Amino acid sequence: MSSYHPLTEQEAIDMARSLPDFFAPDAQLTSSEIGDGNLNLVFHIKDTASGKGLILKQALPYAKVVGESWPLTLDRARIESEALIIQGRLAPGLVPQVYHYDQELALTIMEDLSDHTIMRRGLMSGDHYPRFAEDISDFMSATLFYTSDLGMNQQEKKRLAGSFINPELCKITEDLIFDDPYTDSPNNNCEAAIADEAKALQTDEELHFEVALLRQKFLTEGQALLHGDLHTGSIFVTAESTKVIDPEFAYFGPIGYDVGAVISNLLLNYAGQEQWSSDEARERYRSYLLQTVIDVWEQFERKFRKLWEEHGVDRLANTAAGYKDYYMKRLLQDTIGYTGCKMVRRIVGLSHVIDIDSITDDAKRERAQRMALAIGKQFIKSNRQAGSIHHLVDIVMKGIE
Ligand code: SR1
Ligand code: MG
Repeated sequence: MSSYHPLTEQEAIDMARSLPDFFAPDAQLTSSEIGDGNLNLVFHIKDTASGKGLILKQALPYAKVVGESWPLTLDRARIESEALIIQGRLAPGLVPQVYHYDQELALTIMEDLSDHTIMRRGLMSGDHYPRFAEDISDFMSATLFYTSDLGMNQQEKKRLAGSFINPELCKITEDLIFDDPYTDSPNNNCEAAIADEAKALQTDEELHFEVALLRQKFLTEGQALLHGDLHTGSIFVTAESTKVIDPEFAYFGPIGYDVGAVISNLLLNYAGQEQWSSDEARERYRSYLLQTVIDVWEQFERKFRKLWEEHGVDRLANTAAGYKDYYMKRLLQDTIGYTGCKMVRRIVGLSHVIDIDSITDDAKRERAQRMALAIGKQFIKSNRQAGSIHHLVDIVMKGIE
């Protein structure tokens, strides 16, 4: 089985069986294709007797969400497996273990996380994740600090950046997040009920100016090796554990883009809480989500600063008076700007989130969409004025008045 073709379930089983010393030779293996993302095939292979399993993820040569008319590089499977290995070294226990990567078939065999829940679905069920802020801030501070010029050898960083150029996946982001929502693009996907808002996005000059700045940063600022698509569909959780998956969009970009991905998806769920019938339960869950946003930022900032204090490699960045504060403030502002961009794109752009799209009541869904847009636009417009995370919190609180 060498030349590239999308695997059948039987071939996925054969492939899993060939992994040395994993399944017993006589194990009865089952396979189910469980991929519900936009781009890949994901097979869950399981030994029916012991319950032991693994995940086999194969890149398709096109974007599954659109079809074969949108070709996509298979090299993203290499990028994903290499990023997982780097992240696993820097943030042990917070990504699935990679067992094997097959370049020809563009597939990665990795740890089975089926005892975890996709966080987006967990949030939609109203679940609480007491470890999440701690774990995701560990993940982001370690992976982002140690792949930045503050925390790694700067010549090695340049060499590493060469393996993570990732032009095709970056182009998806550049188009779907930093262009399409602000023009009459055929990629856009917006409900008729909020057509007025979608139209307004196309002519809002203040907004366009700020999005152009954030886009420029995304295009040019190779601050650290990002996960690149760190939404709640890329995070598996239990009450005790967090695992970050799917870094196929990894590239060297602005740190705030990853932090903003996490926060925007918590806030999209916050907007989606319009579906709750009881006001009290809705407000309780929204408080939990907002507190999680604050915790994620504050813990991330504290841990990033600590790593910098203890392991900073750049002499001037370490010693220049006021530089750390300046850097962290810019990082917060970027985070708020990118949070806004990622909220807007999930309402009017190609790819939505089920936190909002699955609300069956038309009026509630519309309210959630308008809320997400109002909050997202405010974040984008005001990001460069932010001095603390409470800037973000204030905007969210106003968004529900
Ligand atoms: C064509 S891919 C659409 C989206 O799915 C991924 O998860 C990324 O967020 C991308 O923008
Ligand atoms: Mg993905």
